[in-house]
Amino acid sequence: MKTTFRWYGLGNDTIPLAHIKQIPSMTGVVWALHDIPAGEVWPEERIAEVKSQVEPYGLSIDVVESVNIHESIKLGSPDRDVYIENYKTTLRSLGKYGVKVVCYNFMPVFDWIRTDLFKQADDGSTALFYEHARIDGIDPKVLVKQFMENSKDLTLPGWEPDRLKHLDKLFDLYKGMTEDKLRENLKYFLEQIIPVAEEAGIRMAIHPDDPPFSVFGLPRIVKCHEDFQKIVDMVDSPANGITLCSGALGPNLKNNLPEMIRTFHKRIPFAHIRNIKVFDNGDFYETSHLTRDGSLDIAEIVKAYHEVGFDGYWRPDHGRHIWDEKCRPGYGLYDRALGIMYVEGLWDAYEKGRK
Ligand SMILES: [Mn+2]
Repeated sequence: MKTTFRWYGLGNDTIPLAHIKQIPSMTGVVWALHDIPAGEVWPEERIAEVKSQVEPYGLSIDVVESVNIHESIKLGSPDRDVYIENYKTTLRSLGKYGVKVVCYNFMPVFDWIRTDLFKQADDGSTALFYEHARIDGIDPKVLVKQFMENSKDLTLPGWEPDRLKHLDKLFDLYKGMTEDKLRENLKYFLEQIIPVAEEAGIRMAIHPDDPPFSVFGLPRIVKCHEDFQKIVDMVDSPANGITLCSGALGPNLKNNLPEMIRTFHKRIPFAHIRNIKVFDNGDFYETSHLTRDGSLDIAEIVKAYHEVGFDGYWRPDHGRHIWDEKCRPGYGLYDRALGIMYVEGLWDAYEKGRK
């Protein structure tokens, strides 16, 4: 498997490419043009620019996360075809510059939700936290305001202020949206996109809903084994794939990650590996990658990837904030690098065991 690291771009990330390159096993960055609004075409010269910035460090730009889906596509609005055509144009351009995997999600309104970005643990480290009691009954606008205040001048993917200032309108548009209807809209999108992805040499990889349950009454269709089965069946092509994210699926402890890996591995071009601690009331907290620190058996997850001969891309998803690092929430250098060493250590041990 090929180790990658999310990087937010020059001037938009606290971590230099030179430091990313120094992490053992590193092959490439997971990137995006974060300033391009969902639905707009990514200019070729901007893609070329990222390539010219990254490749001198011996790193690839093979994985993009994410090319975001315009809300009209998720809603199935009449104007969705315009945005689908734009998406196709972006895919063709990305393919031209050697991109192999495009991660995306199909979550209404919010990409991901937490209630604390810097929740302190006993050891003084901080991490992302989800507390049910603080979501139940809260106005989503209040949550958005708290996020903007706590993100310390760094933009958060999926929490674009320009888009979220129309929150009431967005929620209105989703009134009456069911899981089945949302699924139909995903199918419509995939039927158009996948043939283009195939031609461009790109594998699409849908990211699970984070958290994997309905929040604020919005439907969720990428949260469990059955959902993945429905999605891979929508268009039967290797280009219609999954980003298997252990941390996003993990808050539902019924999700059996090793079993999902064994079932869907041919359709998993990209893996996110991280651990979380799920409390009895369902609240969860992002821990170190170490199996014994959280509720997910990361050792078993890596074992499953090893058993199926996983040769796709993976990245440590989020990390804690440790050693006084000033960084984007979940995206510091230190803890993600530690996570990589743990996962690579497990992989080596399984590899030695096989021989
Ligand atoms: Mn993830």
